[in-house]
Amino acid sequence: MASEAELKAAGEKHIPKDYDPALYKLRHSLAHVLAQAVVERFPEAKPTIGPPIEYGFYYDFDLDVNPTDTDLNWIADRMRAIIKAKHAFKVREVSAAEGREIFKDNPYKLELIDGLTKGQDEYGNANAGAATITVYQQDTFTDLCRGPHVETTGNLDAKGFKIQQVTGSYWRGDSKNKMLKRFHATAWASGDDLKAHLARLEEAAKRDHRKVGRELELFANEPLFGSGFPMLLPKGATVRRLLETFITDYERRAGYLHVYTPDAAKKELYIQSGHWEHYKDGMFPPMSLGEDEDLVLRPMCCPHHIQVYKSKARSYRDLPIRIAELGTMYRYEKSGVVGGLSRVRCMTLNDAHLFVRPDQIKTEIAGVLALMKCAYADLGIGEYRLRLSKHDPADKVKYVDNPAMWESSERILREALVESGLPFFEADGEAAFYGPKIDVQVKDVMGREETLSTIQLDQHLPEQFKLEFKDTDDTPKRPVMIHRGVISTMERMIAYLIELYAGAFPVWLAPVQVAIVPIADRHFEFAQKLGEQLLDADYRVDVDLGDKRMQGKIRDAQLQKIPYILVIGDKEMEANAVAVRLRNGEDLGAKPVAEFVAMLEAVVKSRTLKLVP
Ligand code: TSB
Ligand code: ZN
Repeated sequence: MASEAELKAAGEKHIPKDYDPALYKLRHSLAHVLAQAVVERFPEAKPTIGPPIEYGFYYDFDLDVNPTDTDLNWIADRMRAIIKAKHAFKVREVSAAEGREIFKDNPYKLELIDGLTKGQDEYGNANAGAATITVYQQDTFTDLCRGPHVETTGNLDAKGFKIQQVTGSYWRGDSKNKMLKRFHATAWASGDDLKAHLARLEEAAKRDHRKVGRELELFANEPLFGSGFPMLLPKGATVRRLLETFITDYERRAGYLHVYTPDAAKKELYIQSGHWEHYKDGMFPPMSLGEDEDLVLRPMCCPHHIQVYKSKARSYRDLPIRIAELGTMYRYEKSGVVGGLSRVRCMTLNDAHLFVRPDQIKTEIAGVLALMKCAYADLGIGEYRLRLSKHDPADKVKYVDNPAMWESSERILREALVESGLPFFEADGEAAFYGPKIDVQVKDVMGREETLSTIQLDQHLPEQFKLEFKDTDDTPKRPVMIHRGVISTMERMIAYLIELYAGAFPVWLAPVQVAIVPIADRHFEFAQKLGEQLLDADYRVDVDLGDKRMQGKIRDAQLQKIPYILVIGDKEMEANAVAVRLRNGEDLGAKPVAEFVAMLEAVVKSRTLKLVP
């Protein structure tokens, strides 16, 4: 079975993140077994494509009926029978004409065969490895496929898979095409592996930021806004404001200059930068203002910060210049991939562009890494991998064509990483169109990797905009740009933190830090006064004047993951004290108000993850 490198060399662009050669082959084979069972259940179903993916596989069918649970159970039973019958997977190379004959009733396979004859893979990407056409057959079912497969269905485990759901999905992911039915399944080498995976799923579902975000009233989606445009509710907005203040304070101390620039610009700006040529698919269509004036929502802030750099003459003494902004930007992410807060279409990035002399590149990168380290320590982010994200020389659409620039930028970033002493891995085809990146990869609750911080080296935009500084000898020189985001977009960071903490934010970030629970009406006034005192001292407080009983109020506060719950009864009022409970159920007993406030102050100031210093 092919290694990941071999698959890549063959032009495979859809390698699952948890790629394992044996599992890949097994999942791929099970996809064929599922397809056989589906067409037996629904003879009118037309199989299209069905690749192995992380944790399993899917298979898309042109099928008008909505399969019921009875159908899915039938299909799963039938799959188990096919597995037990130990049918061989037989491969055969065919000519395009033979292929067209075999699949004459399936327009999707015919379209795939047309693509293959033009050297395209099943996703329509150029693929040198797709020149020959092979079909695989098991039992009565034949599929167009480049393999590989296990030897017989007997190599599969009848207990190792589960059909999870059927969803809608457009042919080739394009909403202009027909909506197909996508059968999702998870598949493993054994029943035990499957069980372990399902247990992980259950655990992860509890932390899923979409679920927790709803329960804790952090954010919501409004159909009238459209997908990818969530709104932050008051509590989510509080977390965002805290994050913004937190990171801009760090940046101010590190010599960054903060600016505000507009969210939109004339199309010409993005033509000059190269975004129009290399990044158009990720941008919303322009707004036409007539008279040849087109305005576009910015997908990135770099061209704007370049104009800040250009707003006055710069000399070698001024550099490095670090222009920062909590920059709002808009990306036309495919509707299938947006969801919750981690991938959205309108986002605010903790963005900055460093304009540096060539001799300053490495020091500045080291500075960004140091800043990142501080921010991660405060946020409690400990598990991540650094990725040197390089370009793909074969992809002339996505990347600017300048081999010398890529060679030098990638070399410098690699050296910077080596000098940092931090472990990293390299990946092709992950660069920005203008340059390579150091990406900080974290996993979400589902184990899916995403990028939080990024540091990018760019020698392209300075050239496009003819940026200059006056050097020691008075001659004009070209600066280099470092693009960087330390805490990512507010949206993605909030999503990540919700899952990291399962909604129980550290005290300094908690939307509500203290819940005050008066036991009876006669304690309300004291409770309100205490609430005002804490608010004045800049803490976030909820005074529960509802008519629930004390236990109910405490439970509500715990469900809202409020770190401290202060119960007030006669004894406490008399002694100017509070009975302190923690959100984890621990009871700290009565404390004088002043003592509690001192503890709160110490916990918040130190940004500790603990509730008691
Ligand atoms: C760092 N021009 C650079 C900037 O100067 C830039 O925009 N880089 S980026 O395209 O890699 O995006 C920066 C970060 O934004 C990513 O590392 C990722 O953490 C976050 N991000 C990207 N797309 C989305 C999205 N659709 N939703 C939420 N966050 C996103
Ligand atoms: Zn940028």
